[in-house]
Amino acid sequence: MLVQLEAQPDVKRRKAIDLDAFYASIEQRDHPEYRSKPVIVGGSPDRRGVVATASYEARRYGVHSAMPSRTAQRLCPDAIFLPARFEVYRVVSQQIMTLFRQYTALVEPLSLDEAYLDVTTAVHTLDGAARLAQEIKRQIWDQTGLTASAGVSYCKFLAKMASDAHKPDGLTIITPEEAPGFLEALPIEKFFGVGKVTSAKLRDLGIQTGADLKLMGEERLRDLLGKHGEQLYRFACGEDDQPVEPVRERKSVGKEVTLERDIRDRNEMERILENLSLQVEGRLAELGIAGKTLTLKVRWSTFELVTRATSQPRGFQVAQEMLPVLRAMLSGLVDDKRAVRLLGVIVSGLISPDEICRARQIVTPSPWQEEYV
Ligand code: TTP
Repeated sequence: MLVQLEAQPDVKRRKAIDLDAFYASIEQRDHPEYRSKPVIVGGSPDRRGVVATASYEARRYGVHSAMPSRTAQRLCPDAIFLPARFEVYRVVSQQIMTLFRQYTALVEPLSLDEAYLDVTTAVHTLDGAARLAQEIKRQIWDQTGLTASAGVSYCKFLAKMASDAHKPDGLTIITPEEAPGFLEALPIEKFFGVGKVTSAKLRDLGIQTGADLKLMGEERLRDLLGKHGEQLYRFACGEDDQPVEPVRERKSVGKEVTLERDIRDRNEMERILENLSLQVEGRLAELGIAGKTLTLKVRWSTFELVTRATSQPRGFQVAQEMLPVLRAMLSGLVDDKRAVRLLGVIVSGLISPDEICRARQIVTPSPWQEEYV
């Protein structure tokens, strides 16, 4: 094995495996009557919920994660809306992570249904890694009845791009020889960390693909986007030396959004915070945790960043508990003079719900308690 590594010292074998429409596929697996139908898992359209995920049948109507469920219903009136069953998803997640660890100790989970695997010591070539990915996909199907998409390459970024390239049930290999062509043709939106705002900025400058990013050069990208610009340039050149990190202790759960245009309207900000806290609630429920500290993150149109945090021993677990606190913190921050370009909601000081339950029984009533218990 060592000989093989020395023979090919610079080619690592990394892959990303991501289950397809994870929550929705589990619902279709467990309810055969929903198969081949548009299924949406998430909050109810009547109760201002958001979509956690949609089956591929529903995606054809334009439904996607994080969209208000009401909009999803309008786009796809026949959709079957289902509440999330996190306890079931967690069990499947443990099953697949255990399966991954049978092939390599270097497994870095990205979420419940997705992980990076470094199989450099298990196989000698990228072809070998692809055969292993095929075998893992078959095992996932046999053990869980679910399909997954796998990407194989020499670095994490490209492995992830490859796993997204042919969904669902895909298997894509990007070799070092293929990487430059693949990256040159890749639309900028597909690059890691490029959201709507960055892509609008780049597109304004006529930058549409990886080839344009490379042409622009590291210095100009750094001037335009700071550190992220440097990273983007390296990705466009196919350079990414981040190792697969087996254990990553989670310190917080957060969601943020950079707005397409800067806003001053308080009601609009509150609506966005509601959507973000519903997403944070979903993620906390998925992980089966809660947190003692709630942070509001605001970036002004001038790029200046401010945060405000509130802690309470009984913790934060659902959006209903977060919203009044977020509104209060928002009131203390915004005024009519400055516009906001980014809003974020973070829950940290993570604890298990059991601990929260105990805290809720012993603490003196908090201002929120009457309303929400
Ligand atoms: P993803 O792997 O991002 O998406 P997916 O598995 O639903 O679909 P795809 O085939 O495109 O990979 O997310 C995994 C699960 O995480 C997803 O099934 C539901 C949940 N999720 C949310 O709750 N909110 C979100 O905004 C996203 C993106 C995912």
